[in-house]
Parts: sequence; structure tokens; C-alpha cells
Amino acid sequence: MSETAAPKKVLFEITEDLLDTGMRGFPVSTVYTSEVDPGEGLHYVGYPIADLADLDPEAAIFLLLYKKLPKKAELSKFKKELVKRAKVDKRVIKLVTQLPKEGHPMEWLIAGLNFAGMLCKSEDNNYKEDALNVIAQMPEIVAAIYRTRSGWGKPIKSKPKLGLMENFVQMLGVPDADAAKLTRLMRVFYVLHMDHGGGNLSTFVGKAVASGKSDMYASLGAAMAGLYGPLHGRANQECLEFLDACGTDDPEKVEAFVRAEMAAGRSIYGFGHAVLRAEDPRAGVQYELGKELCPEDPFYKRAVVMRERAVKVLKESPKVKNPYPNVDAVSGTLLRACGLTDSEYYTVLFGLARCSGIAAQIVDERTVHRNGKGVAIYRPSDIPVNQPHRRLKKA
Ligand code: AMX
Repeated sequence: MSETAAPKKVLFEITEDLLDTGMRGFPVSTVYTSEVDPGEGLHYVGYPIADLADLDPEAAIFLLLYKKLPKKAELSKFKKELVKRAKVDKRVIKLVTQLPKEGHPMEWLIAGLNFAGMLCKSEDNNYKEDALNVIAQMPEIVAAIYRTRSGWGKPIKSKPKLGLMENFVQMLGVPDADAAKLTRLMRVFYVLHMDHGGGNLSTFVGKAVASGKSDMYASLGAAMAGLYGPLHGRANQECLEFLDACGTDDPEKVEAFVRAEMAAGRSIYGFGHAVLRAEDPRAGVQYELGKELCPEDPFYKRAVVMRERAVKVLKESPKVKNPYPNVDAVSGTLLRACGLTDSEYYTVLFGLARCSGIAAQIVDERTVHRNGKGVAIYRPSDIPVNQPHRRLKKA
């Protein structure tokens, strides 16, 4: 640095009271794929998420990877590229179908990503290649996990030319489901859940692991371990259970239920956010989609009443910074209404989508940031306290 260089801008002051707050709000990196604005919610490369909800999932993946919406010809070429890469080593499918039933589907997904890494990763740790491969391969891995654990039968042959989510739904082969409705839902669900800035737990973890030059598959496996937590990705599962426990769409009874949950010190699932200070636009998109897909569904009706009554109760609590619905407020309800009734799998569906955003961010951090040198290995510091056996250094 030359002696005349301007002083560096202070972005954030770390005071003592911020220690042990989970790095809440500390800026640690730059991100090119998406942004979570506290008031306006999620944007992908500058586009508001609600405007993108009806895109082809492949077009949204293209957007996150290449930072522009594809033209028609580019999209068609990109889709072909994904089709070409949608080949999963048979041993991966065999391994994931033999995992212990006692495990959670997310534990199976984490194992599946690690198996896929062992058998499919590039020899030269090429993050871009592996990102495209893993995005194309994941629908088959997740469908195999879903079918096997659900006892629906053997994995169904992949037909990637159908499209990413169209193929996923045909590989799931959900008994008695309306495939057209489920496909419509999964396309929107995928786009809404792909990315969420760089500071959320799973994305942060995935990028941190990749910063040590671990490969894409191992990094995504670690990211999915982060997503598995009930305060993060598993909230969509908890949210359906919460609506189930509520048991009514009578507004007064819903309100009484929320009050009782709060009084018992339990979470009001589907509400609140670490960054957002308004209703998550992804929740808004899904409330609207519910009107189209399942307006009379009892859980949907409860979720709609919650949108008003839970907010009312949470607003009364001075400690809750955001009383409004988050992305999980209604997502499980729609999945259930479209045939995916077992909430244990909802985080896996979230993970299926989120891996594409995390993969795009890992590609950027490893190959674009710092003029292509990549972000340095993550290494925050800590303050040692209460370590009574520490010997003092000699003066
Ligand atoms: N229900 C009950 N209490 C809540 C609450 C909610 N929905 N939202 C916030 N609070 C509480 C917090 O637990 C915290 O209590 P504490 O001071 O006693 O620890 C206090 O209010 C302040 O929290 P905050 O600053 O407003 O939020 P946060 O950043 O600490 O937590 C979140 C954010 C999402 C974990 C929290 O709102 C929550 O637990 N919501 C319910 C679970 C949920 O829906 N999670 C999904 C999040 C989206 C996602 O990642 N998938």
C-alpha cells in the first residue's frame, strides 16, 4: 500500500457484546449471486425473487452461475449440458439405498453427496465442472433416497431430457399424486430455495470448507449438515408439525395456540428471520401458489390464518425482531397438499435446491474472487477466556 492510500472504510465495529452471537451481521465476504435485503427480501443477481418464481429452474441456475438470464438459445444449450451431466454412478444409488432407516433423510443426503464425491468428482478439483455435475446429478440421488425410505419401490430410471424438476417428479413416482401439480410446485419451490446470500449457515459452512480446497461434493455435504439443523433448513419440517399440532383454522383458537406456544418458550415455526424485517417475498409467492394448488386444504387454511394471528402475537414480544412469515411458513403445507405428506423429507427438497446456489457461490469464491486467486482459507479468530490452567508467559 502506498503511503498516500486512503484509509480503509470501517464496515462493521465488533464490540465485546457481539462475541458469541454467531457472528450476527459481521460481513465476512462479498457475494455475487444473491442478496437478502432486510425490507425487500431476496434478490438473485439483482432481480427480486418474486419476479423469478416462474422461471425454468435451469434458467435460474444459469443466472446464479453466469450472472445473467439466459437467452432462448443459451437456455436450450445449458439444458442440454445438464442432461449430458445427469449421469450418476450406479454405485452411488446402490449405496444410498442401503443406508440405515434410523437415519434422517438429511443424513442420507449428506452420505449420498459424499459417496458421489468419492466416485464422480473431477480429478483436478475443478469446482466449475463439479458444480455442473452435482447440480445435474442431485435429482436422481434425492429421488432414490426418497423412494427407498418411503417404501415406494426401486429407484425409477432417470429421464433427464424431461427437465430438471419434471424428471425429479417422474423419478419420485409418488403414489396417488397429481404429477402436474407436483411438478408446478417443485419448479417454483426449487427456484425460491436456491440461494440466500452468503452469510446463512449452510452456505457459509460450504464456502468455508471449500476454502481449505476440499472438493465441491465434500463442501456441499458439510453445507447440508448445516442445513439439517431445526433452526435452519429443518424448520420447514418443524413448521408442518407445528401446523399439525395447531389443529384448527379458527382464528381465535389459532391465536390461543400461538400464545400458549410462546408462553411455553417454544418457537413459532415459519415466523421470524435473522436478517429480514418484513414478510419474506418467498412466503408471499407460496401463499399465492396455494390459492391455485390447494385452496381448500386444511393445513393451507391454518397457514393462512397464522399469517395474520401469529404475526399479531409475535409483534407483542419486544425481543422478536421480525414477527413476519419466512419461507417455511407455508412451503410444507403445499408439499403435503401435492402428495409429499411426510415432512421428514422437506429439508432434503430444500437441500436439493440450495446446493445449486451454494455450488455457484463456491465456484465464485474459488475461481473468481481476488482476480481468480480465490478467497483465502477461512480463519476467524477467537478470544480465550476462562482457561485457568494457562501459564503466563515469562516477562
Ligand atoms: N418464535 C419464538 N421466538 C422467536 C421467534 C419465533 N418465530 N423469532 C424470534 N424469536 C426469539 C428468539 O428465539 C430470540 O429469543 P432469545 O433472545 O430468548 O434467544 C429473540 O426472539 C430474538 O430473536 P431474533 O433476533 O428476532 O431472531 P434470531 O435471528 O435470533 O432467530 C430465527 C431467527 C429464524 C432462528 C427465529 O426467528 C426462529 O427461531 N424462528 C422460528 C424457526 C423458523 O421458522 N426458522 C426458519 C428460518 C428460515 C430458515 O432458515 N429456513
